[in-house]
Amino acid sequence: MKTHSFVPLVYERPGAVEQIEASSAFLARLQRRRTVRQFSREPVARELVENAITAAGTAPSGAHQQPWTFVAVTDPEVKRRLRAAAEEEEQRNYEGRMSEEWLRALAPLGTDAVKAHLEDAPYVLVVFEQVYGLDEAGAKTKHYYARESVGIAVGLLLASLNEAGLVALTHTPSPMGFIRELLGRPANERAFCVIPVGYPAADCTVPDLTRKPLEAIAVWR
Ligand code: IYR
Repeated sequence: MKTHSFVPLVYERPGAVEQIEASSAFLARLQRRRTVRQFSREPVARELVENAITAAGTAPSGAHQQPWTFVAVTDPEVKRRLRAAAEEEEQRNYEGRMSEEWLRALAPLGTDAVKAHLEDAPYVLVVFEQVYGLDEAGAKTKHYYARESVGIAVGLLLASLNEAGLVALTHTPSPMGFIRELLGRPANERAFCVIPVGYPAADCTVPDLTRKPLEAIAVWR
């Protein structure tokens, strides 16, 4: 196995004031991010989605294996099939597969089996985790921390979309097996989440949520 050559780090230390300003401004924009379930059908510039996927691809990953594939769905027929299949599964979830406790936890959000966002949003990004790799000979190679890596990538993707003034929904249809087949992805890929992306519908509402404050989520030792 060949090692990488090592090059000097490209790093420019910002001034202290600039550090505070940049981190505060980024935080303020993240604080305004909301998960949206009602999308406008207004199109989105492809470059914004390209930039968001490229940003996601900057995520650190186990052994730098970059175990992710982002499928950007815009074809109305593919979106229609995705919605139909997702709704069929969700119907079964809401009508019995989910526990009473789970349904109670979801009740405040008012979600149900209707997944109009899968057709309304101009882009539906399907994030796949490459559970294992395939070398040039087609042999399986082990991937390390693939899930964690993909989770980090999705975080960067959502942050980038937010920076671009777009809204998104992190959707995890369950079970997701049908998605791989529907999108013609190989056996080493497992759907991780589905992210409709676009602009909010004119009458979009969101639950009046609050976020845990710093004191509740941080421990200093
Ligand atoms: N997958 C279902 C249910 C669902 C589960 C959780 I946890 C949520 O935060 C929201 C929904 C659905 O998409 O409706």
